[in-house]
Amino acid sequence: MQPLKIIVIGPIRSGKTTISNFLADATEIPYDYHPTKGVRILEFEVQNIIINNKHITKDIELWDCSGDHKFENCWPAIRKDIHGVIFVYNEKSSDCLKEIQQLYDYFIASTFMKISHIKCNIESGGSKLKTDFASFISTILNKMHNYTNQEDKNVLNENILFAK
Ligand SMILES: Nc1nc2c(ncn2[C@@H]2O[C@H](COP(=O)(O)OP(=O)(O)O)[C@@H](O)[C@H]2O)c(=O)[nH]1
Ligand SMILES: [Mg+2]
Repeated sequence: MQPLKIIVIGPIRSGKTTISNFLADATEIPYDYHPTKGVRILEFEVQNIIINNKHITKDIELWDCSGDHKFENCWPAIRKDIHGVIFVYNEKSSDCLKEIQQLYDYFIASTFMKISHIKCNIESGGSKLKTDFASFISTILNKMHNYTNQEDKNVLNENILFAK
């Protein structure tokens, strides 16, 4: 079965790379700030998802995308064939509202119908973040299981928002 393509987008310094690494278990929380060039794809699996009363393991491709506008020409490729979006933004910073709106319109409003809003803090709420991610993946897979017809394709779309 093909992996689930989940993209992580949001403004610069909102925490996309930190959250991606944490969900993929790639590294410890980094202390230095390294902006991501273009996109970085993390591959990992999520275990114990229950679909149709069976426990399954699913491969995930998590696309940690740069929030920089100079990569805007990559947006169509990033959005192609996505199963879900993790939109990360910082509630406390109001200086990038226009950018948030642009990203939101392009990647979310045009594609998704259902949005879950989750507050997160990796230091104090890391395990909740992982549980929320697992239930996000499970919701997507259950919808894919229930709607296999092409005409129902648009109901598959699911998306998650992380506020920091
Ligand atoms: N304390 C704390 N720092 C965070 C958290 N998330 C991100 N950061 C810090 O915020 C900065 C930007 O994070 P990064 O993930 O690189 O942002 P990106 O540009 O959206 O990929 C880094 O210095 C991170 O260490 C968090 O949940 N708690
Ligand atoms: Mg980054």
